[in-house]
Amino acid sequence: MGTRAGGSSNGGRRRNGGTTTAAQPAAGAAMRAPDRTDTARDAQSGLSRAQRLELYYYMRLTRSLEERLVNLYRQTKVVGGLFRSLGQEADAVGSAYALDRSKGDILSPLIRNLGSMLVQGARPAEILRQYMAKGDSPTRGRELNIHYGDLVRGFIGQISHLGDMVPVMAGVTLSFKMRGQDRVGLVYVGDGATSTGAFHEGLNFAAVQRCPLVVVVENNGYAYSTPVAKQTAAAQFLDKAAGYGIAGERADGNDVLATYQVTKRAVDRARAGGGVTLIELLTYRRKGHAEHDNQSYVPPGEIEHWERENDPLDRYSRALLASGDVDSQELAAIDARAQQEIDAAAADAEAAPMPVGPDALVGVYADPPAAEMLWFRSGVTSAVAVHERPAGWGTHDA
Ligand SMILES: Cc1ncc(C[n+]2csc(CCOP(=O)(O)OP(=O)(O)O)c2C)c(N)n1
Ligand SMILES: [Mg+2]
Repeated sequence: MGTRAGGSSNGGRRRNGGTTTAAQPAAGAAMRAPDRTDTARDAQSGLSRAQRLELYYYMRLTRSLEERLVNLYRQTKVVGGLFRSLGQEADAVGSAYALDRSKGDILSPLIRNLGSMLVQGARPAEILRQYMAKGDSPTRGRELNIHYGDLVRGFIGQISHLGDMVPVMAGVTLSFKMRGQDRVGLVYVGDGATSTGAFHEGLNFAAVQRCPLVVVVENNGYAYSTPVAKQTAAAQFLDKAAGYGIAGERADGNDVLATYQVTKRAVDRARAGGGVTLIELLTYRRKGHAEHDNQSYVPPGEIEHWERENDPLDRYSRALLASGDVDSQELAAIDARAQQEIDAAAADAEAAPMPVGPDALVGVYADPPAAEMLWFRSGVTSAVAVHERPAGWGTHDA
């Protein structure tokens, strides 16, 4: 599993291993001007020009997709909660980009890691259909945001319980080790999730077993309304690494090249048998926990400060332009391409059908079900009246 060469949904690009190939027009790679060289590596990042543009594309795609989701949410077409990663796009995209899907690396995203799912090959249309609970969405309308996975593309379905994906990914990466596979796993946790027992147990187990696991702690300042100062007495989350006897690094989470580099080092260490690395990425949650949260607990001016001084997309576009081998027209073309993709995906998602009743059972019971499907409401006038339960189940009165 995991090999995506040629014909995959995002074009069979290959990362980390020399040239970037694009058998199909893919993602940002297709944006580059043909007369320029991609093979020269940027001395600091170790990435080719095409790869650096691809990082920009994924960040822009994440932001544009979330903006469209907000739009649809306000039209009540997004039927559940909406969780933004505004201001955190570099953290998710740069870290995920350090994995090597051709080797079957796998990650476990959270609600702020939409960008990492896009890097792994999730497409805007499926994300939009998922949020709109459409019948042909990955969960057929049974889940209302991005709690779904695809082991072939290398992302595991997240569960809401904070910290619980750490033991899950400890197990996944232990299985890589036991099977002698050359694969690495990455799990994201928020600052709030580090306070759970599951985080501790999973990290300790993975550390003792020297699992090929990278644990990214996204320090975005808040866990719902709880600021980091009330989350931990440690001076920094990085300090926790020492207690588990594992490697630890800390990086600027709003600098996409820094997040890529720090994660790449951890991925290389894990693949070489060096065990777990804890990475603390410093970032900031510019939106509330979800769209309904008015952030009244945030000190005045704080959000505006981060928006003005430390927006990851602004910073990265400035850095690309300053590098001298990218021009503003190229970035504008990537912006336009991302927007067109979102427009097409939104049209597709809006036209998609809502689920039908039996969709609730797909993948839950035998398919097709051996027995006739019985619906609680059909023909029932009272919740406790005689209804269509099989006789063997008894009655409510029994
Ligand atoms: C064990 C557990 N406790 C509480 C919650 C409710 N909850 C969901 S997200 C969240 C805040 C998470 O904060 P953090 O881990 O910092 O991630 P962020 O939202 O900042 O990305 C809380 C309290 C939960 N899902 N699981
Ligand atoms: Mg947080």
